[in-house]
Amino acid sequence: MKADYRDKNIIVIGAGKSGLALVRHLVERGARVTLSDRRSAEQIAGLEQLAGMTVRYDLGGHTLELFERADLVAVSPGVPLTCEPLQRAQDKHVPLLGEIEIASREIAAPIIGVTGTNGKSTTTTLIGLALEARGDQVFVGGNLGEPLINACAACCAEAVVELSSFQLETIERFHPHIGLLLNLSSDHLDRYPDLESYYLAKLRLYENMTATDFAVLNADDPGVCRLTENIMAQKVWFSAAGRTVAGLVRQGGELVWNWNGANVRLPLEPLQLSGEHNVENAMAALIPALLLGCPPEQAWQAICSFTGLAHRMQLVRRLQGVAWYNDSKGTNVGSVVKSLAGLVGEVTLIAGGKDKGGDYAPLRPLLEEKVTHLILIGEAAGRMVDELAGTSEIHHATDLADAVQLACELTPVGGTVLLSPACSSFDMFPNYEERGRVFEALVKALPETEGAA
Ligand code: UMA
Ligand code: ADP
Repeated sequence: MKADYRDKNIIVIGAGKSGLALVRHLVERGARVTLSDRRSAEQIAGLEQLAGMTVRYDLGGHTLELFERADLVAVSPGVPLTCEPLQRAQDKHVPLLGEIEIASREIAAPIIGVTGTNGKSTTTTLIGLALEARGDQVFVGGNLGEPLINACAACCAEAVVELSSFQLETIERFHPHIGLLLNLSSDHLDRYPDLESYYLAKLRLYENMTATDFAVLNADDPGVCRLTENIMAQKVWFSAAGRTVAGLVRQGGELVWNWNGANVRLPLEPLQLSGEHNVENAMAALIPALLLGCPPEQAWQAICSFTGLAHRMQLVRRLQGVAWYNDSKGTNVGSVVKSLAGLVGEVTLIAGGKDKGGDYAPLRPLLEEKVTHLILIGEAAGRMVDELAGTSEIHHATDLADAVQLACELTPVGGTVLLSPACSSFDMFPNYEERGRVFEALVKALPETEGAA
């Protein structure tokens, strides 16, 4: 059902992917929309998409008075609720809603929401593939890339949406039918005062879910178990460690589905994705398909045939006996730990970027064990040196090009160069994809004769 925003004075804050999609949607629904961004028109990519639409602009900074007089502020996920314009709006009791809330009010299809610190994009993609395998038309998006608001215009049997904690901060009635919480570890401490606040933002996934809905939960993650104790949704667990739980359990080389008397066993061996963490992602992704009545073998085959998303442990090239991996999406310590854990031989790690305020020390044991050279870039380099000194041989690079050159000189035959920054990209790049693309281009441009120290 289409919502009616006719003649409502709505400010969309943030002119990124979510904001531009929100503007189009709200204008189509009859709202009087103002797009506000701290950047100027020249600095914003994609503004031409709005050409021909009746939109007012408040660019190059936010005009605070506009926020006090609005009927509603539609908030992009990257804009913190603590910023001055949003504080002003709240002081005047102007409602604030995020793109997920606005979108979900118009989506009739059941929504499957995926959150957690790591593995969201992979799991979201896998769920989409598993449902599509039985012929469903599925919307797959959210934090993954395509804003959920685009699902309002699409005709789909299910909407699978990756949800960040940022997006969950601005929900109100958002009510997925199935909600996945994959894992919890440190991230985004540049936005939240402490870890618990970040976790609680994630937990909002479940606040409107009832006993007819399903929570898919990682039984091996103590934080997930503790935090979800009191949620209303039915708990369906997955355990890659083989805990006996109601849900999906790994037993040796098989997955066993213990739910409502079902008798399903599936072999793990055909799974193409590598790494222990991807077993967890694949298990989590299978559960929604099983709950929604997909044929188990068909759904599992679709999951098994997936070979991975770009910028996640992607082999770029082998040059002079050295393997180069792009893991630009390794934007927190937990994900770098998983990526390093799967590597054998001497590793040169390129890390650093925009500091998110977390602790880098949990990297120490794996750095000591696996990483010979640690090459640091970006704003976080100073803190990383302080916390990681004494583990590996530390080098400073002026930028990614310099880091690639250094890695080429330092890494011996049989070794691996891994870009897995443990930081976000925003100090040097517009996003992690661009950082990954630049890395790949630099690596591919290395001449055949270079490398292998
Ligand atoms: N801005 C302001 N004022 C502020 C802060 C920001 O005007 O106080 C403006 C910026 O100048 C910029 C715009 O806001 O023009 C950017 O908005 P945004 O940061 O919300 O970015 P979008 O392009 O809309 O992308 C967002 C998500 N970005 C973030 O959450 C930071 C994308 O996730 C998501 O793919 C997209 O919506 C579609 O749903 C990216 C991300 O980095 C991948 N997510 C974080 C993560 O995965 O760790 C949470
Ligand atoms: P997200 O969308 O949550 O950032 P992705 O699926 O994009 O997750 O994976 C990003 C990185 O996180 C991967 O390169 C990998 O290093 C790590 N990762 C993926 N899945 C998991 C998991 N289940 N547990 C821990 N780390 C993971």
